Formats: sequence, structure tokens, C-alpha cells
Amino acid sequence: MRHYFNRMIQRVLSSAALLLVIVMGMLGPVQAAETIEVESFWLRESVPGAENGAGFGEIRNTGSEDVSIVAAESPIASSLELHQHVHRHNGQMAMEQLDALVIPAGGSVTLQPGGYHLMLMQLKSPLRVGQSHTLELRLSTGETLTVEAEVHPLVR
Ligand SMILES: [Cu+2]
Repeated sequence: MRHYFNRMIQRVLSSAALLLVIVMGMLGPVQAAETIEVESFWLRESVPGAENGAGFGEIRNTGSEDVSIVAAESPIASSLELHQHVHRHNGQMAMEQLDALVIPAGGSVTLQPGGYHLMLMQLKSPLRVGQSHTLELRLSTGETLTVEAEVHPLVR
């Protein structure tokens, strides 16, 4: 009888442990998603003949752990890339692709012309002022952040 009772306790405990693992697994990512905020994201109007587009905005991390943007996609482009503008030694500006963009804990990163930006490769149609498009940002936590971005004129 005592043996049976011990086994029952053991089973209850292992179920509780399993449940705890499941609950923690569900809480972790949800918390992370809530800590990433995207502020006024926008896309630049296409110039005639341009194949690619660019997206800008501010990404804030109110959490206590760094979170990275590891990929992005949108139905309006074949692929999206994270880019950075860099000054070459010859004084020219060039774009460099990043594997990930780290949004530091308690900090923010601003994507803006001449700096970090989201590059929309091979647009399916030109970006026109007044349109709004959906972008999906993949986070290092495994989650996806959906962002609505309005198209703004080249000069603001
Ligand atoms: Cu670029």
C-alpha cells in the first residue's frame, strides 16, 4: 500500500513538473513579444524603375533581455533583408547586409535613411504614397511581429 502511494506521489509530481515546463515554455515567448514595440514604421515611395524598396522606423525593447530581428518578409517583395549603410575608405556609401539586428534590452534601434534599414528586394509592384503594407519581423525568440507600414513620399 505504501509502495503504491509513493508511486502515485511520484506520478503526480512528474505531471506537475511537466505542466510547469509547458507553462514556462508558453510564457517565455509571449513575454518577449510584448517587450518589442515598433513605432511608426514606413516605406519609402518608389522612384520610377526602382526594383527594390526600403523600410524605416523605430524598434524598442522594453524587456530585460536583448532580442534580435533575424529575418523579415512581406507579400509585396520577393525577400526582405536587413541592411546598414557604411562609409567605404574611398568615401563612398555602400550597403551591407546584416545577419541580425540586435535590439538591446531597455533600448531601441532606429532604422532611417542613411543608416539601418529594411530592404525590400524585388518589389512585386511599385510603392505608392497612401498605400499600407504588412511586414513580418522574425524575432530571435522564435516569434513573429506583424507591422503595418504606410508608404511616405521621398521627401518628408
Ligand atoms: Cu539596402
